[in-house]
Amino acid sequence: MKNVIHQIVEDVVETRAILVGLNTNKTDDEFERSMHELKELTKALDIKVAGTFTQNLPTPDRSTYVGSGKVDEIRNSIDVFDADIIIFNDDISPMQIRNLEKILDTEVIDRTGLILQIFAKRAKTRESRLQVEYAQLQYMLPRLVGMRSSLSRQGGGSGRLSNKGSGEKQLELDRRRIEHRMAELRRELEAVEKERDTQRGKRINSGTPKVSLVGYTNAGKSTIMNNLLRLYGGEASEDKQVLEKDMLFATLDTSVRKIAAPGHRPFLLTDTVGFISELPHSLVKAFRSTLEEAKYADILLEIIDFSDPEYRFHMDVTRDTLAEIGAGDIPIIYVFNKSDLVQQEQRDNDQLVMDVPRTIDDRAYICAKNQDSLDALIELIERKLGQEDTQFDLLLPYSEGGVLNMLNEAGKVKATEYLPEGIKISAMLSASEAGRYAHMIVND
Ligand SMILES: Nc1nc2c(ncn2[C@@H]2O[C@H](COP(=O)(O)OP(=O)(O)OP(=O)(O)O)[C@@H](O)[C@H]2O)c(=O)[nH]1
Ligand SMILES: [Mg+2]
Repeated sequence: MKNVIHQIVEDVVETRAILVGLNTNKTDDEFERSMHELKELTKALDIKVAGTFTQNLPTPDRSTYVGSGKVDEIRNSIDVFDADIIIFNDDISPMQIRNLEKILDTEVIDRTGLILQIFAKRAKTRESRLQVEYAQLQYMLPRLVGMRSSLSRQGGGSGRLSNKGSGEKQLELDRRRIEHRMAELRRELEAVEKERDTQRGKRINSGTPKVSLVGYTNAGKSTIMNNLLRLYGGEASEDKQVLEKDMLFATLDTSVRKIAAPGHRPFLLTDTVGFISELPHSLVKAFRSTLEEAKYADILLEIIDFSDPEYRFHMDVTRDTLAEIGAGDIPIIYVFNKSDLVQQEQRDNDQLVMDVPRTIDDRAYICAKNQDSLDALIELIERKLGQEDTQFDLLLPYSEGGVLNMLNEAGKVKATEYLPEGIKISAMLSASEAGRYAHMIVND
């Protein structure tokens, strides 16, 4: 049997896939959307889609997921399409994968397996590599029997899991090695997370407000980060650019950059991994600490690809994912990005063309590539950061005059009174500032 998925990075020859989807309870629209997304995910791994098979069934077939007639159809088409791999749109059981591989004599993977491979290919930093390896091993564990041949062929981190013999004993050995490696990875990850906590602690204490970019993958988060950096990132902003690309999951790591537009409050901007519907559970778990980065923001910038007909669905997924990682209560600015593409479509259809940029309440309609848009966004961020501020009375010891200067410069001081025991001020503070100066606050 061919095992191409692990070799595609080195392969010069094109890998060709057959996609298979089973619709059990989705509407036609929902089903079409998820098949389209599977196609995009496949392309993100540089695999060519050679053909697609779909079937409607009330429940999946227990042994082969799709019905036996459909399996025959797929088998007969493998040579016609010259396919190297069959990709299923759902999570299918290890047993079903084994049965299908036997009948089709071709490598079979499911949606989770596919997303894991994309993450493995994109992971650059030590932390994301550890996280991906952990998620891969977790995924592999119940699939050991079927994956025996692929295990021995794999390079990189999991390559050490070479298996020479066969049978139950070898299987048990593999299992124990994997569990051992997972424990090792967990320890390494804990150390990396501790380091990240220290860094995060420093940022929280810096008193600069924190703004996090969140949203569905490919919405334009990194593009906004890069263009703000070019405009207001100070010196060497070209060196601080992050990867932006028209593909799913371009970004897997978290970057934090300072944005300081003249005449506006500076803030720290965080770019991180994008969301997707049905993000595999093993990945959510492994990437928890990266995903949770959003929890520490004063406000979230939810970036939406407004030109995507599915944008409302993407917003639902984002809302659910934020709730799941405990960031559901942070104030959000909704950024309807790629509005230039919407304008183009309106022009093509002789419709009224929307204004860009435009801000209404907590919403901004922008194009990430245009400076007016980014300036409008900065205004909105400043306004929103201000809205979130609450009035506090503080008593500063005379030794803390620096705090008074800083708050004054940010235009946050409403009243000042010099008392024998210190300087009493009334100031507007963000949640993070209130935490930072908690020991000087006299009212609540
Ligand atoms: N026309 C147009 N294209 C845009 C705009 N913003 C981003 N893009 C394009 O959209 C694609 C995805 O942009 P990214 O910034 O990489 O998206 P992302 O949200 O960081 O995606 P992930 O890192 O995969 O989660 C790129 O090809 C960008 O050039 C926009 O306002 N208008
Ligand atoms: Mg990105």
